[in-house]
Amino acid sequence: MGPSERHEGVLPPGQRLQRGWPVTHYGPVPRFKPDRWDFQVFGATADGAKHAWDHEEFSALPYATVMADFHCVTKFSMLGVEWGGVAAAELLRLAPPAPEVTHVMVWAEYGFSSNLRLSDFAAGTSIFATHRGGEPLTAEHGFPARLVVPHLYAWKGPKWVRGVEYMTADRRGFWEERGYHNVGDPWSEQRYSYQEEPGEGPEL
Ligand SMILES: Nc1nc2c(c(=O)[nH]1)N[C@H]1C(S)=C(S)[C@@H](COP(=O)(O)O)O[C@H]1N2
Ligand SMILES: [Mo]
Repeated sequence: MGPSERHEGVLPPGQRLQRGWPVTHYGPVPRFKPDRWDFQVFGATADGAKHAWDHEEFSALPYATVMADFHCVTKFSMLGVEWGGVAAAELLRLAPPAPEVTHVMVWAEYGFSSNLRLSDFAAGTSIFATHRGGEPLTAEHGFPARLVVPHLYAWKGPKWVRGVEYMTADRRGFWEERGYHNVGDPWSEQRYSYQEEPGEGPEL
């Protein structure tokens, strides 16, 4: 199932509809320190340089919105969520990856990370959300920014995101090292790493 095929308003197999918006994460909620916050793009960039935006600069980047469903691997889904923020495709345009880049690692506060295929990251609906439904995110939902990749399980979208590493080979992120599927497509219920087929992830 490619990111171009969309299933708006339909629950993936094994999911149930959630009312409200639960908070789900590992560890404490970080405190936002505007003077120390930056967003970095590093690793295999096309120009070999690290790119960084402070909070004011990041907030001034082109604002996009995405309407999408949200699926947590613990089986709850929300339908029709409006996210606002910086499109991942916009970031790829501002800080292009080298031609050899195949995957990205998205980094968040406290070293939380999640790996994605470049194609999933570059999908038109992948967004560094700063807002939901026109309102700024709350601290527990990832303020000042979180990644949302609607066509994958929601752990693929780190809250309190701080940067992206361009990679020329795949590497597992936080949950992907701890038993969760390397790809995480909810439509084929790619929940756990034991379900991985050859080629779907680096060796554990
Ligand atoms: N930094 C960080 N981001 C994270 C997580 C986490 O543990 N740490 N958990 C993920 C999981 S499993 C889910 S379902 C969503 C939940 O987002 P929400 O709390 O806004 O509903 O955040 C994802 N992003
Ligand atoms: Mo989750």
